[in-house]
Amino acid sequence: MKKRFIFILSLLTSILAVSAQKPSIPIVYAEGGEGKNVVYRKLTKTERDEIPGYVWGDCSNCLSATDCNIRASSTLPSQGSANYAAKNMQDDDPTTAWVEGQTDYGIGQYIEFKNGRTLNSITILNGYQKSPKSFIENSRVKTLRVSENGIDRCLIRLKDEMGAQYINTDKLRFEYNGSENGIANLRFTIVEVYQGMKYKDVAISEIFAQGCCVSGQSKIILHNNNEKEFHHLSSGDSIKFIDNQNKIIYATAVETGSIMHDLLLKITTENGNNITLTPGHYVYTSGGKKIQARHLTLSDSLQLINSQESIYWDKIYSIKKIQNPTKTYYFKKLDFGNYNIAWPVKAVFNNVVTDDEYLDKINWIKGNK
Ligand SMILES: [Ca+2]
Ligand SMILES: [Ca+2]
Repeated sequence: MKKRFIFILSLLTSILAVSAQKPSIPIVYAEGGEGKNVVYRKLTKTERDEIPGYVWGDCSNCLSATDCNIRASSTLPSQGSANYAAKNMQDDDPTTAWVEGQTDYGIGQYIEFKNGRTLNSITILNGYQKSPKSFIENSRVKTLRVSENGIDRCLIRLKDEMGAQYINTDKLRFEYNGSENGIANLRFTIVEVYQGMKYKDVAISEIFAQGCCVSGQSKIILHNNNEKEFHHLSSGDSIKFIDNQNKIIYATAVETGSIMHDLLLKITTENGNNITLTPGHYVYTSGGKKIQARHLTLSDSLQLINSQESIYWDKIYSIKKIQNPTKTYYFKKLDFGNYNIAWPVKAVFNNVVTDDEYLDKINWIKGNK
């Protein structure tokens, strides 16, 4: 009897031990990569942009909401002309990298930044991608633990490959809502590594966010009231925006970016207006309420602006998912000149009033000055 009791007790203990070891946070697996022996230095910028899997700076946004800085818990000291600073992860150059500063594999070392947007997708160039030799000789990250304001949120499992890897965090909803000042602390901690052939130096070459965007066919209204599809927009085009008091203002396009997205939503209204955009993109509904496209229902209305420049609402007729990889576009830099603006500024695509990741960011900065 006693033996049986001990047996049951030990069985229970081992069950408890197993369940305690089970990860209670989700594992998100990176997609993409597929980079074998990439020699970036031999590629022109155009060639790099055209190769699937290799994302260059045109498609990136800084992760940090405040200053484009990422803080690292440690950094390998410079060797000769090469440095391994954390800023190398956000310099749009895959051949420069941050390397942790511990003599071992740097398990427990982390990078950290202030998140100020809804992060849907993160892109990482794993390892030291200066050359295929540097990649294989140095160590790469296998698993990162992501915590938000000190709370563990997920594990990211990276591939042992060159090129850009995408991590879809759409379901995890890293949102800054509810955090102090609208800013959350995101920390990525090294949990496991792929060991380098020569060095215990664990490297990350780039890490950045992919934006909330609209389809290339989305029409923008120019200063002369002509329309232009986003993918045809040129630097220097003057574009119509509205400010918080629905006053028309204009900004000059300085730089735009483009990104592939796997899932878009096409929202069509009862009067045939439509917009195709990422689920995380914000639009305005009845009463001027700002809401992410993913939360729209058929009982909502979209806010529009007509050619006489008055605001109206149009009830949603359908919401369709587009699940093919689609090239989308976003503003990377705008120049508002000396306009006297009531922030936040809103973008208009196909007459639909929307927010924009870039505008969201500068709205936040202006609003907190
Ligand atoms: Ca870099
Ligand atoms: Ca090390």
